Amino acid sequence: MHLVYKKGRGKQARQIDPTSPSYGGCFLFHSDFQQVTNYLQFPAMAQPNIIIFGETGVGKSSLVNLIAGTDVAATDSGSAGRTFQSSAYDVSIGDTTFKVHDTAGLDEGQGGSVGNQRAIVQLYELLRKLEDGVSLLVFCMRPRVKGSCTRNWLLFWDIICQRRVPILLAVTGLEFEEDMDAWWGRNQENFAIKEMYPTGVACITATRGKRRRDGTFSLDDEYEISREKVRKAIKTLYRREPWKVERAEWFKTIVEVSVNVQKGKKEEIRNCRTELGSATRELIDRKLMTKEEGEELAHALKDI
Ligand SMILES: Nc1nc2c(ncn2[C@@H]2O[C@H](COP(=O)(O)OP(=O)(O)OP(=O)(O)O)[C@@H](O)[C@H]2O)c(=O)[nH]1
Ligand SMILES: [Mg+2]
Repeated sequence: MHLVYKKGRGKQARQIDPTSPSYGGCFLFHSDFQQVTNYLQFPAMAQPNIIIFGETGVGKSSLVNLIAGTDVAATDSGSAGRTFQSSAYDVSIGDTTFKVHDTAGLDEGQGGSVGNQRAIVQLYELLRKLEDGVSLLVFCMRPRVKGSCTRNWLLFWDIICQRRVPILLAVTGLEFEEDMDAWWGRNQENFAIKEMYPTGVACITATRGKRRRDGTFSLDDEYEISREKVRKAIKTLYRREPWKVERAEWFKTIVEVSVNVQKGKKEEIRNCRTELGSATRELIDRKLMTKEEGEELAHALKDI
């Protein structure tokens, strides 16, 4: 439901923003009152879903904590903090409460193969089951762009989300850069070559660094700057009308119909065959996976 709030009548009426501070002083006509009543009765707007994804150990859970401003997600300092299942955390930024989803790491795998297919399946499952859709993807990575980064980015942003969801690139581990943002200036071209086009970029550190004797941390300043950067980017970039992720075409069924006429009788013959769908074809044609890998992944995802 989209409500338009107006102040004044007839030609003098002008549209106002009910969230603006100046709204408080305006007079409501009866019809306005009715509208406000409707507004209050309307079920609360769904919380925008934000999906943090990327490879294992790049700082996804640390990023969730950075955004939340408190340690809600376990991080990996030792194997205990590895994330194997996705979890959602409520995070308020301004007057909006987001659902921030921390997800399992998409492993690089051995020999550059698809690797941890289970994490890909899990992430796709999460995206598909979000009834309220997705408002923002956050791709978390360390400063080195690996082949698996490109594959995971294109798989989830291009193919599964059909480029309909904004994507924030969060590059962690930049605490030793004199100017963290300068990293993007040096690497932007490389991303364009790989057809990775972020909607926004946050060059950050997601760690507070070493604890000092006085209880402060060595990277407190950089951490705070990073927190503000990411929160501002989320608030600016997220889709106000979330995108519902549909099932991608992993396979397609071709039905060939032929008509056999014998002694004046028509007989319809149908032949069905299954071919790779457009999503799987794209993975293979763009050389993100071999044919075998693409087929294997398509089988794992086809019924989700
Ligand atoms: N130096 C540095 N270390 C970081 C940064 N972000 C995270 N770390 C550290 O990297 C390790 C892994 O961080 P996590 O947040 O657990 O990474 P993750 O992506 O959630 O890992 P998985 O859940 O296993 O996929 C932890 O020891 C963090 O403290 C960063 O910006 N700089
Ligand atoms: Mg984690």
